[in-house]
Amino acid sequence: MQATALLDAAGASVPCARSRAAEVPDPTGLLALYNRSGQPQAAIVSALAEPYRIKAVESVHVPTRAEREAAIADAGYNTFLLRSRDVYIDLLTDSGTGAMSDRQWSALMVGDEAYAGATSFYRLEAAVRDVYGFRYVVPTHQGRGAEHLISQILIKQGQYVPGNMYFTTTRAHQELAGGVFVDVIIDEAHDPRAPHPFKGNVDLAKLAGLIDRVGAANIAYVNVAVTVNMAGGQPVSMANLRAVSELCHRHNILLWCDATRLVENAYFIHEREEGYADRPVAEIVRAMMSYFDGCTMSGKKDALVNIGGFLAMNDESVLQRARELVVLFEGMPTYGGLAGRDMEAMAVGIREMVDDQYIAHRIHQVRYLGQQLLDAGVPIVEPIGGHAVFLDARRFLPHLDQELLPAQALAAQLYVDSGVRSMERGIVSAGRDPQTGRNHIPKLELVRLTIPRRVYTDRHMDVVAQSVIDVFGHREDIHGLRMVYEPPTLRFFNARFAPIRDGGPA
Ligand code: PLI
Repeated sequence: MQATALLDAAGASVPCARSRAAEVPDPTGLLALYNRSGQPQAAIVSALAEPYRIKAVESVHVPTRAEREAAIADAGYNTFLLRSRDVYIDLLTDSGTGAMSDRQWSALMVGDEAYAGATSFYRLEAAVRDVYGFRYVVPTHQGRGAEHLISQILIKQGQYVPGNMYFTTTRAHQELAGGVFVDVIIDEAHDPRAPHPFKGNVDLAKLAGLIDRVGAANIAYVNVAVTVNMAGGQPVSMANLRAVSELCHRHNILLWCDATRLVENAYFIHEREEGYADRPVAEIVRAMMSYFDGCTMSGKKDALVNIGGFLAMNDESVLQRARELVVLFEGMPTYGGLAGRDMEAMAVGIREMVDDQYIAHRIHQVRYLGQQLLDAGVPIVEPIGGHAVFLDARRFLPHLDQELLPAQALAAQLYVDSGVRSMERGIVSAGRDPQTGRNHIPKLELVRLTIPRRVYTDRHMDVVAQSVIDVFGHREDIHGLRMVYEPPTLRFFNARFAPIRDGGPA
C-alpha cells in the first residue's frame, strides 16, 4: 500500500501520490488556451489551479497506522464517530465544512444581534430574493429545520410525498409528519453505470401514474432535489423541471425544491443542456427556481457557511404557517435559530456561490479525483457528480453480500489505510421501513468521498486517489461488518459495528 507505506514510514510526512513535475509547463494545453483567449472561460481558468489564495491555514495531525486502527475500533467502525483530530483528509461531508471567504469573515462583524427585526435578516432576505427569486424567507438553524417546517405545514397524515430519490433527513421529517415518501426518480439513477447526463430527473410517467392512482388530493406536495445526493450528486435538467412543474401545477399540487446543491446542478445544465452554454450560472439558478413554489435549503453546502439554512416561498399562507411554527421550533421569524452574524455570512455566501469561476473549479476538483479512480479501474458512480465521488461498493467488493455492509466496511478500511474519512451511503443509511420494520434494501451501495468547498487542493485529491487505489488492490482483505448497536432513527449517525473476520463472526 504505497500511500500508507509512506505515511507510516515518514510518520507525519505527506505521501507522494504522483509526481506532477514531469507535466510542467503545460501538459493539458490549458495555459496556452488561457493566454490566447481574450475572455477565458471559467472552466479553463479553474482547471489551471484553485481560483483563490489561502489567507489562513489550519494544521492537520497525520495519525500513524497504529493510531488509525485504534481510532476506528473506538469509533465502532463508524466514520461518523471518529474524532476529527484523528483524520488526515476529511471527506465525510461537504456540509458546514467549507472555508468562508475574507468577505464572509468581515460580514460576521456587522452581524446585528437584535432579538427581533435584525438588519442581518433583511440582508439575507435581499440575497435570497436576488439570487433565488423567492419573495419570502424564513431562516432555520440548518436544512433539516426547514424540512421540519415544510413537512409539518404541508403534510396530512397518510398523504404521499413523491420525490427524486430519498434523502435521509428529508424522508425522516416527511415520515414524522405522517407522510409516505414515494421514489419517482428515473430508473437510471439506481444504476451506478448508466451514463445518463441528468440522472436526477423525475420519471414523469411514474409521477403521473401516482397522481392517477391515489388522486392529487392525497399528494401533500412534490419534492425535487437538485442535485440528487444519494444518486451520486446527479443533476436534473431544466427541461425536466419545466415538465414536472407543468404536471404538478395542472393538478394544483405544490412543487417544492430541495435546493441544497442547486448551483452544482446549474453548472451541469450550463455544460450539458442545449441552449445554456453561454448563460452564467446565476441566470440558470433563477430560471430553475422559477418552476418551484418554494424551497428548503441547507446553507451549509451551496451557501458556503458552517451553519444555517432557510425555507423560502412565494405563497403568503405558507409563509404565515412557517412564521407560526418557526417560533416554536427554531426562534423568531427574523433569526430562526441563527445569530445575526450567521445570517450575514450566509447572505454573502449566497452571492459568492454563483461565481462562475468558483463553481467551475468545484466541479473540476470532484472530476479530477474521480477521473484518477476511473483511470485505475476503480468502480465509481458515473457520470461523476457535483459534490462527491461515490465508490460503488458492490463492484469494489463483489465477494461481500449486502448484509455484510460492504460500503460501511470499505469506508472503515479506507480510513485505516490513509486517514481519509469518507461516509457510507448504502444499506445502513437507508434504514428501516417505519411500517414493516424491515430494512430498506437500496440498489446503490456506495461510499461517498465528499469534497468540502475551498478547503483542499488538487494535491490532496492525489493522496485520496492513491489510497483508494491501494485499498482496491487489497480488496480481498475486507471481510465485512455486523451492526452491534442500531439507533431507532437515522441509524447511520450513531450505529456501532464489529468486524467479521475471514467470513465468520468477529
Ligand atoms: O444537514 P442539514 O440539516 O443542513 O441539511 C439536510 C439536507 C437536506 N437535503 C440534502 C440533499 C442534504 O444533503 C442535506 C444534508 N446533507 C448532509 C449532512 C450530507 O452530508 O450530505
